[in-house]
Amino acid sequence: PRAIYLKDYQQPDYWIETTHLVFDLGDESTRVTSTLKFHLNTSKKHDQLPPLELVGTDMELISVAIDGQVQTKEQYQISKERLILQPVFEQFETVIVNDIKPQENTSLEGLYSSSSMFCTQCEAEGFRKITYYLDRPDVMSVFTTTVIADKERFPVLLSNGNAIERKDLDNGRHLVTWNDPFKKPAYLFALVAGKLEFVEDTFTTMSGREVTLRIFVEPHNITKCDHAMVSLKKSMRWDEEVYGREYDLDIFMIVAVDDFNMGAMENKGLNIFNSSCVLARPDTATDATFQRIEAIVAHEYFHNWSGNRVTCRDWFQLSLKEGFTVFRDAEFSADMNSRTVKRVEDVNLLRSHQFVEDAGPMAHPIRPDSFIEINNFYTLTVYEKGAEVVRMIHNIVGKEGFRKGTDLYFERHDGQAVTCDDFVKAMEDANGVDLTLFRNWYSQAGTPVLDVTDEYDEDAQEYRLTVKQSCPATPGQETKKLFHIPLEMGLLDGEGEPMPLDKSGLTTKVLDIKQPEETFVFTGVDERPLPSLLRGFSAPVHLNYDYSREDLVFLMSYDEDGFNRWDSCQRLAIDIIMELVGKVQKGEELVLDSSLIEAFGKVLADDSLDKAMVAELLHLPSETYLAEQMEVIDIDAIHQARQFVKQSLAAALKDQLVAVYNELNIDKPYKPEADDIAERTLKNTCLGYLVELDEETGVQLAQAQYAGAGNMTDSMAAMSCLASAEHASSRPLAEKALQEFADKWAEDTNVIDMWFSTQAACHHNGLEKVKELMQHKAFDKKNPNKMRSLVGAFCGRNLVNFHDKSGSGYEFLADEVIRIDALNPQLAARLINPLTRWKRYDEERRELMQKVLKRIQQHELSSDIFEVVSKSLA
Ligand code: BAL
Ligand code: ZN
Repeated sequence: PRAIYLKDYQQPDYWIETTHLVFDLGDESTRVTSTLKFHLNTSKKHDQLPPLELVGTDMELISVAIDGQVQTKEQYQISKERLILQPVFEQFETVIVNDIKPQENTSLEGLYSSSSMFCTQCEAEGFRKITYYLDRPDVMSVFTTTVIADKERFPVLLSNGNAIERKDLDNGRHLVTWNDPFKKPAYLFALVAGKLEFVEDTFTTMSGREVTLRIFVEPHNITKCDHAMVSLKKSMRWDEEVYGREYDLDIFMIVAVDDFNMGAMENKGLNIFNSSCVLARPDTATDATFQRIEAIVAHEYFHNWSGNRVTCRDWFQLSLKEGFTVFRDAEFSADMNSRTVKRVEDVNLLRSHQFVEDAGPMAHPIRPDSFIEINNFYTLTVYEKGAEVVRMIHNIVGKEGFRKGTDLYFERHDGQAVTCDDFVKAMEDANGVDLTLFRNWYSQAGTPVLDVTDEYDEDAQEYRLTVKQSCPATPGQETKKLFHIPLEMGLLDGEGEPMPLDKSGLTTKVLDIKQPEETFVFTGVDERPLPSLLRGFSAPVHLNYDYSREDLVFLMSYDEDGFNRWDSCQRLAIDIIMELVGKVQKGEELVLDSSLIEAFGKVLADDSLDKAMVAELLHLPSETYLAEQMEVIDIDAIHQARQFVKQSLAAALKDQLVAVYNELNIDKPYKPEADDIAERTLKNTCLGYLVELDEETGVQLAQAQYAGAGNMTDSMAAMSCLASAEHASSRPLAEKALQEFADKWAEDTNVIDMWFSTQAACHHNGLEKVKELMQHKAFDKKNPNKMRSLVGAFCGRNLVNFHDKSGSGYEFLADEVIRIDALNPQLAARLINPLTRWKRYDEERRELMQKVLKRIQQHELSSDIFEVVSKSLA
């Protein structure tokens, strides 16, 4: 495998005006007949007509004709990945017939089968597994698709756009033809065939057009579509109100499938969803799932404009659509739920996982310069950091300026395939701002660091804040250029009151950091202030300022910025836990600093706080995030110190925790609404502490909650608390609950996945448990959701057991990666991630991890795994 480079981008030699596909779905293979109308790209210089190089893999070519002339073998070249033809006119038509075997396609790219249905996944380069094509996002064409199949087994035949013909054929077969009037690249193509049922609703757009909305599922899931439908309608209205974007076809369809590599896919007019991201009923899905569905339905819907109407010129520009669309869905979720809580969740994800990626061997800018396998770049960096970069632009130009910018972007580029730079340019032109320095966020990897110091001159009544920026080296980028970093801040006086920052009386403002070192002077400051820095996490950076524990407790109580109140609490907890980690390493006695107990006690007692926020404040930093604070990760010491803190807090605050738990443990009908979710989250957070006690209180509460739970959120939380509880009395109860749960939900694949992941992530369970669960009848070694629930959860969340000193976790993961790579490279490349950070561990573990990576390297590998392993070992 070899790398391709952004700098080598060239337009194609030919464009495709229209694409007509006929799929004849058979029992063993599917015949694809493609009729393509080409014309020469005259904006490129040609001495003579260049050859037409189509890409295609894993298919059998039956015939190829140009303008009705069947081509002989001497007239074309064919290889494993290409079909090369020689046109004789600037405009011509090809008819290509090829056979594919979707039933044997385990990669879940292209056309494949999932349970009794056929479906597709074409992003990024799956279309080339369907037929020979110019499979690149800048080639946009109008698609007409005819699907032919047995009517009894596949009564529902779907593709993009509007259905224009339905016809019964001989031998019990039928056909449906779809036409999508909007030009699109092949990665947005979709086809579905199956025995499906649907729920239907309508949406009237802002210009008064009625759109039919349908969610298609296998019949046993028909009762689980309501939440997705409600979410879809909310998304459609929100995109009209906030961005002025209206839906453009007569019908919008969502289909749920069980075998899917991603969460969902935004194919034009026909979104295909991983069933875990669309199906929900109060008794089968947790609050987290309900919220995830709302966010993903919105995300895919928003792509209709940010991705489909305006798409990417090439795959290096992936963040153009993904970063922007994640920003859009985050704002939607913030509007639908609690804005601060949403921000906390997103920053937690970014800091716990994207910062890790940005400091590791696969670090890349949000617009990568090169890649070997594009599937490896659907990353937290492209998505989540990409969204942070869009958020920074939003903060720089303001809400109205941002809307002016997006209006201009959509108007200028509708129907085009464009670049990240086109997006930034639209923002500049609409607002008259210069984002030259800001563009470095697109080209540089790594998390910048802001080191902040301050001075107060009482005589001059002057406060000086000095900010230094730097960014660590990342692979291929030894030295970094400056960033433009918006640093939102405020100052608090001794009473916790916000201080005016200038004559206008403003108490929060954004400092534009553009130099290696800058000092900002605040005048008329009549007492030494405490700075509140990086409010709302205004930039994706590490911020260092020498806060004392008292400062942090003070900010937690008084900061007018809700995000920073939470962040101060996190900083306090990190400071305390990391001190304890040092003590664990030295074998010293552990004592919990009372400031954390007092702080948490105050939070629990504060009725003025949003309950979802209280739950967030009480969540200790994850082991993954704590690990990032150490030069050499000592996962055992982190686990021990964190558990000690959790147990000590539970012991010290037991009465308060029980009181809050009891107050919130009320029986009421389930509603997936923000206030109710907040109450359940806080209640179950309290329960999570109480089961850490070495006594029966928590276990009994969990047991009672499990027995009486009226919804999956409470049931799952109780089961997981029983499974992870400390006191020995929990063991038989946990076993019983887990067994009952498995019996009850044996037939529900998404529910059973939660059962798998709860056990795999539980620190009481080692590798043996995971191996035992892999033998369970509900487990499927090929299904991505199952593999992620068990292998992914164990290696990514059960850190003490995965990193067992024997190296058994590493050997296990290597075996699974090798096995899966032969079937589904995309999935394998996700699962291998925990091994890629081997350099951060102690010498023994380093060697063990390096050894298994080298063992993987000995196999015949996909380009996906080849890239990850070779970059990790470099
Ligand atoms: N485009 C791939 C799935 C998503 O990000 O929506
Ligand atoms: Zn997306």
